[in-house]
Amino acid sequence: MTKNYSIAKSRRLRSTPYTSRIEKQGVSSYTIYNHMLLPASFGSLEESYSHLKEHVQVWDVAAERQVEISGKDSSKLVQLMTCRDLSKSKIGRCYYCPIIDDNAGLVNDPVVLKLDENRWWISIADSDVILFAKGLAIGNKYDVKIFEPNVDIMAVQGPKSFKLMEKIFGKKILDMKFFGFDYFDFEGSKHLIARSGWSKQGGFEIYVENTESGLKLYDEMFKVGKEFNVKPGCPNLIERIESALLSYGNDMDNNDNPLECGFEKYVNLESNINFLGKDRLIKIQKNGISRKLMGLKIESNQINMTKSLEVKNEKGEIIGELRSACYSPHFKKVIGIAMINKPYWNASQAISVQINEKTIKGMVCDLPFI
Ligand code: THG
Repeated sequence: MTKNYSIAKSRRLRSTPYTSRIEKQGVSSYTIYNHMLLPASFGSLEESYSHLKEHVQVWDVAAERQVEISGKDSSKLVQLMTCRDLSKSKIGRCYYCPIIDDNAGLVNDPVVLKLDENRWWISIADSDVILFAKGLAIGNKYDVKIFEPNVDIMAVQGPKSFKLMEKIFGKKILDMKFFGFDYFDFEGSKHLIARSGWSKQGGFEIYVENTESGLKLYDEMFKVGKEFNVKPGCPNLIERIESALLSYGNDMDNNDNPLECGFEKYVNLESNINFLGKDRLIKIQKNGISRKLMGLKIESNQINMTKSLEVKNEKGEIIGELRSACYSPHFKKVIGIAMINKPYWNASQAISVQINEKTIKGMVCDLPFI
């Protein structure tokens, strides 16, 4: 069994403006993300999961840090970093963009916000994109300003998030389309709010720049949200795996390319845009990939992962590695996300994994899970 250890806080493991609040509200574990505290549980993961699917939660996701890139060459630099074609991108929209290096290895999978023609926020997953961006800008002598602004995202997630947000910001908030953003007033302070979030239960993300107003807003969420059964929460392991939302560093990292990770939708090799790793990615596409992220369904009722686990076929040969998994109340078995080698990546391929020294059977399935 895995023993748990408390986290030794220090300046390096940055707190957020919401930390003192969530600690009063019963946060029970943290992970570290972008050198910052990211709550990982408020009591039982399974209870939080059920609550998230039915009600509304407020999340401290300040650890989703922004890398601001502005200046004359900012669009050129942002495009250089991602294989997604941003040439037709619009102000007021969010774009899920794989960032890759010259070898086509994933560096991050952020949400990119186009704030203005020459001003971008890259809302990053857990890797130091700011250093990568600065290196590219210096090497290419780009005229840009790159820094981490004081932005601390508060997410409002769950089916009742719409009712709660409407009560605080008015009907206009319901007009926003998925991955759109706009500015909304709270007690005389403007806040950038996007229709996004790291769950598939619907919701919003408030990019708080004015901390004082943001903290008032945080408290208001819990006052106004009483009638919607609002609770504090955080990205939920079970919900995010069931929804197949990928986690950089867990499901994929710099040793994987976007085509292996199911990011075809966000890979544009036909247009004439210029990005790092483009030639490499064209080659990879021509030769075909040799492994792919797939789902696994495993006949067990518990798993606790701290590193990847070998995935074997019926002959006992290693055919891939399981990277994330949890018990799914919906499927009533363990489900997981695994990198599976060709030709074993087809749905229904029989597999086995070792859980607590026992061999457990399962099979490969498509992502998203159905
Ligand atoms: N919100 C913001 N920043 C973030 C995250 C977030 N930065 C870190 C991390 N999460 C980045 N990873 C993801 C992964 C998936 C999605 C968003 C960020 C996501 N995907 C949708 C999907 O897969 O259905 C939609 C993608 C699309 O079609 O454009 O939402 O959560 N601010």
